[in-house]
Amino acid sequence: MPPHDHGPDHHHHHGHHHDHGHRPESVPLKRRVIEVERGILDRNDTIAAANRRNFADHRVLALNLMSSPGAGKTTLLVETLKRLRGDTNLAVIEVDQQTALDADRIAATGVPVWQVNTGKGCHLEAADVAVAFDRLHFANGVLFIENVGNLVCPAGFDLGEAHKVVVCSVTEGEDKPLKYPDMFAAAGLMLISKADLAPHCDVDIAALAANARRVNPGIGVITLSARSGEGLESWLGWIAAARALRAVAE
Ligand SMILES: Nc1nc2c(ncn2[C@@H]2O[C@H](COP(=O)(O)OP(=O)(O)O)[C@@H](O)[C@H]2O)c(=O)[nH]1
Ligand SMILES: [Mg+2]
Repeated sequence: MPPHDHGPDHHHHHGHHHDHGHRPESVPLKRRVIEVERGILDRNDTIAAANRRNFADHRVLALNLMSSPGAGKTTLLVETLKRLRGDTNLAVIEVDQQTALDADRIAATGVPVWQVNTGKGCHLEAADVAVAFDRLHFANGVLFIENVGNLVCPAGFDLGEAHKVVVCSVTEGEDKPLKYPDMFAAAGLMLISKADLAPHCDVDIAALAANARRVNPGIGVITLSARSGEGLESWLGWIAAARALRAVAE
């Protein structure tokens, strides 16, 4: 968009527009921003749909893990991979704005991992996943995608995954589903992480689960701890059920 297009919005301080949509350059800035956002999301949805077909063709269950920074995604993934490897094909796409620290933690388990750095980007897009999946040469198993730590932006970007899984730790407070409803509405499952810390932080886990269900009545809820191991059996059971469902859908 040429810079002068912003002119009318910046130089006139009327607070409103006298525009009747005759000239493209006089479309209100806010509407133009919405249209550009819509275009980006539409393009992403097209690529996500192709990813979804590609995952089905390769018999891959793709899970998109999202949370605020530090909720425990990587730690949980490491514990999950340790328990699943041996009898399940596994691969991981790791995403961070900077560094390969998480990818190194995953690689230490022996599971193949592809690292994406989004730079200034606040979420992963379907096109990033398409490239990563192509490079991983993966089939017949479970692909975990650890998204950027952010409870807002990743919610709007379909990657072609079978399920979005939101991780919310007991240290974050019961109100997060109400404050970030899009994320909890998009997720099929909420993992309440760091259950071992619950006694130290006055958290009401039942209230946290109830708030998630207020936003999304169909959301699954599992309370677990990567540290103590409690709840991990339920999480592994959920993954096994999701794999079975995916196979039936073929
Ligand atoms: N007490 C406790 N700490 C945890 C647990 N899971 C993760 N952590 C800690 O929380 C911090 C952030 O974890 P990390 O897995 O890097 O979170 P991510 O940013 O969501 O990937 C680290 O210091 C972990 O050791 C848990 O189940 N219990
Ligand atoms: Mg991480």
